[in-house]
Amino acid sequence: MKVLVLGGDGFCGWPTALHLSAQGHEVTIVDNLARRCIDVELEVDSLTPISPMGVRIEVWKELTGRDIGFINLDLAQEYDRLVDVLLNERPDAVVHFAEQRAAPYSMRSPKAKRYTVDNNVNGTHNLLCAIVQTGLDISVVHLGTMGVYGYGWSGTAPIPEGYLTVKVPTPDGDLDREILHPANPGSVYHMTKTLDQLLFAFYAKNDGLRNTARHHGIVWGTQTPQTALDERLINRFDYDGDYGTVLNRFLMQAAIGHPLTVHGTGGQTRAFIHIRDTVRCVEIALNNPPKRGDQPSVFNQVTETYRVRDLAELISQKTGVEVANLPNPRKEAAENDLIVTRDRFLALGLEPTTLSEGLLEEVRDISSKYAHRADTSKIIARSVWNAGMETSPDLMR
Ligand code: NAD
Ligand code: USQ
Repeated sequence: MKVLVLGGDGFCGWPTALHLSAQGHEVTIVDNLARRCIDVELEVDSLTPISPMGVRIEVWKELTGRDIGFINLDLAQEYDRLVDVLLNERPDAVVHFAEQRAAPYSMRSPKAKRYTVDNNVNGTHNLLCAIVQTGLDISVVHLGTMGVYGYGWSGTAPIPEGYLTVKVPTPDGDLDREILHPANPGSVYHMTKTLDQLLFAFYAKNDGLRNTARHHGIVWGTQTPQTALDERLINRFDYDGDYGTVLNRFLMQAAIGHPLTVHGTGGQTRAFIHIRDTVRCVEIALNNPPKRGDQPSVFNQVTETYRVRDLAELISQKTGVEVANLPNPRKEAAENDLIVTRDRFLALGLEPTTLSEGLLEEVRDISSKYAHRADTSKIIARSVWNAGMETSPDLMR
């Protein structure tokens, strides 16, 4: 299959590009390297030393003999070039990762909020509009997020895969209807993902586009078998207060002896998935596209759920590093339940990696090895959800 990986220089995109190439697919990465520019803006680097794109592709070719193409293109701004790329490449499928994906970054300033909306909503719309313009039959696999549902809106009722069956009262009795699950975003970033869903639903209904949305939990881990082949293929590892996600941050903090930065009581329950499972799920979604005329196919891509304070406790027990309860910079419930239906990927053959299997390996191999690259002043989360919120003191002074 010929596949374009949009956002293929990023944390999920790079290992996916390598995985698909290793499976024999013809892969071209499309990325404007915006994430590397945000590292420069935030004055922080991936904990792991990521190579320039040219080196990454050259090393992959050297080790495997396989070619991966690269096109530097801004999906949100370069519409005409995007149409030309689709017409020239004529892909069977596009995997769409190319968005600003950090909730804290999306809340840090008016500029960042506006960038996140412009970039994500325009980028997704440009892609769908361009596919229709070319008349090509390209299926799209999009990385959505569990955050489109909110966290615990329905209490202990399991979150369904995308759609909810509701009863609509009418004078002649109740009608059963299947609707998109109500959107309940918790940040400007998550809001853009809820808008993406409407764009996908519209283009499926109006133009018969074939779309799969994968509502992903928080991705943890770093390496896949392909990124581990050579240090120059290593995946990025974000640990800073804006881009670092909770489990990878706790693992890195444990490795350098930094108190574990639990926000508030740590009562938020979240869904998790290892990067190795992310790449396998993309492959499963590519191999099982919806038919023309179907509504977007939605998978919940989650392997485990954990409460944040339980994760911190688990890592603290294994490493002896203390837990710090900091003021929560986010506007989120103190406690929530999160029960997720996730039958579809399991039915299609996913064998999930669980936390108990991968945890210590990750601390040993990555966080400890690259601990010397950490800038401890970047660990505390400083982006607050609204003006009245306090930030936490630096714990390493
Ligand atoms: P990332 O920031 O590491 O990668 C995103 C990539 O897209 C970057 O390489 C960036 O340069 C590129 N990009 C951004 N805007 C672009 C544009 N306009 N044109 C071209 N390229 C552009 O993020 P990630 O962690 O790999 O996440 C990828 C996708 O997966 C996102 O859509 C995110 O919402 C989703 N997701 C991620 C997680 C997670 O825990 N990392 C969890 C759930 C969903
Ligand atoms: N948290 C802490 N301490 C920290 C960091 C985070 O207690 O040091 C808490 C947060 O307050 C929050 C939870 O941990 O309650 C998760 O935060 P996160 O930064 O790990 O995850 P989130 O902001 O939800 O975003 C990440 C990705 C995003 C993806 C989402 C999937 O950045 O791209 O969409 O996970 S999900 O959470 O399932 O919606």
